[in-house]
Amino acid sequence: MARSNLAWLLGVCSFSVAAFPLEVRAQQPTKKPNFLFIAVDDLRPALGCYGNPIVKTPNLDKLAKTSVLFRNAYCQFPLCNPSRTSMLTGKFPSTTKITDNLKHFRDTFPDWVTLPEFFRLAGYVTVRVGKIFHGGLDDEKSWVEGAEPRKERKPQDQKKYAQQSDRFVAVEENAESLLDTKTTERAVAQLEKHKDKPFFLAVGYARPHSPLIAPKKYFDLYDPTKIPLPVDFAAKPTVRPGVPEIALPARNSDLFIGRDASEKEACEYIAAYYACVSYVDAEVGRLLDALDRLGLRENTIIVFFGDHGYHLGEKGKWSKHGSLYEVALRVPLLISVPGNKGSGMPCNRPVQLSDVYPTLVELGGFPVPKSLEGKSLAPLLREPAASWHHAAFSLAQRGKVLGRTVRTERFRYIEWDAEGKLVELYDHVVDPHEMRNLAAEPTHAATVGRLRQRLKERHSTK
Ligand SMILES: [Ca+2]
Repeated sequence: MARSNLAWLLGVCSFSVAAFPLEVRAQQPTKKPNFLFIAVDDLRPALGCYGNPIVKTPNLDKLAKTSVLFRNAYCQFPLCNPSRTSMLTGKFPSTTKITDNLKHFRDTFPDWVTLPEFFRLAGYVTVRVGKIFHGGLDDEKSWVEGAEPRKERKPQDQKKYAQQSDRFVAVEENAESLLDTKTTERAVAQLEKHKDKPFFLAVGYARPHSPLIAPKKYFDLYDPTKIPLPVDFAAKPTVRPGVPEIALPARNSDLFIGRDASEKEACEYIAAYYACVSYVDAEVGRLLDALDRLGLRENTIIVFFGDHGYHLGEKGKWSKHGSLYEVALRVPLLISVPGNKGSGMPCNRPVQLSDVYPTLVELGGFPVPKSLEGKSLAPLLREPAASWHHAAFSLAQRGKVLGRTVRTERFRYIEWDAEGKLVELYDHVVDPHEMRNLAAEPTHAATVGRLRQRLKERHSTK
């Protein structure tokens, strides 16, 4: 891609064509960049490019080489609908008021403009394939094509679904009929259909969300007897000494629902999760191959992410709901901008999924709406080591209590009450698994005070 094109995409020249010399101006692109927005359900950063030594993800590792890989990217809520709503509206869950998988933000805020809707209004063809908003809670105003009819979700349906999902299956025959395989085929057909227009194609993969179903060949990549257990594994959710009881739900959701996990079974489920990750990796590979085949790669910005993190037995917990720990909140986030000089480099700054909306708006060459609550990551895409004073904020629901947390590059601070008594502090430089709560230690009182203040500022008007 021509240098001028890169400058335009990254907003280096603040969209001022006059800033270019005449000969460069003559090369200004006439085409707007396309966007390929790839969401993966319940994917924590269990990827080769994120340093996982066991899981096999060659296609995503390859994508990472042409992307900025955000090592410290966090969802704003460890549950599908609240996380996706926050990301797609560019607002925090404390603003959206969406903290469960049942409510739709349009019921309260009918006029908000979502990320895909922004591009639709800007003249893009916006298309949904697979799960982008939470299932049954799609948003018709967001899409030119692919909006699914809205269905009322009832709590009992969800409970029933959760009970059915606690299993894994290696599919030996008819693997081509699996949901994510079909999703790729539908997405490729949409690429072929809209390749000549500016498009915003959103593709949502269902795995590794439970049930853990994948073709058998991906299960064959992993030997459960060689999978190590987490250092803080327990048979059931177990808070560590010095940690408030509220920090973990007593009952698991999605996997090991209402039952203990044996060490053997735990390893089998971790292997099954990895099999699903490898399956999705292969499907993303097929999608990106189509992008290359159609000659679209050099004018397409690719965003790849998981909608929240996932406990795989850490602290005895499975899945995500109700946890403010690192594993429940940390997500993979790759952003590939053609010709970007920062591509191929990792970025350690704490960033949020709610930052993606303003980022893509800026990369598209549009002014960022002031109503968005995230920060554009464009400066970090240009220079991944650039200074960055923002932290990552998240919320989680435990019964009637809304816990909140702030993550800086070094610390995670968690509050489970307004008085600041049920709190946790972890130093990620020396304690990446969040084993030792430092909140009550006098040497960390200043850090607790500073992070408590940041949480207050974030939520003071919300
Ligand atoms: Ca999810």
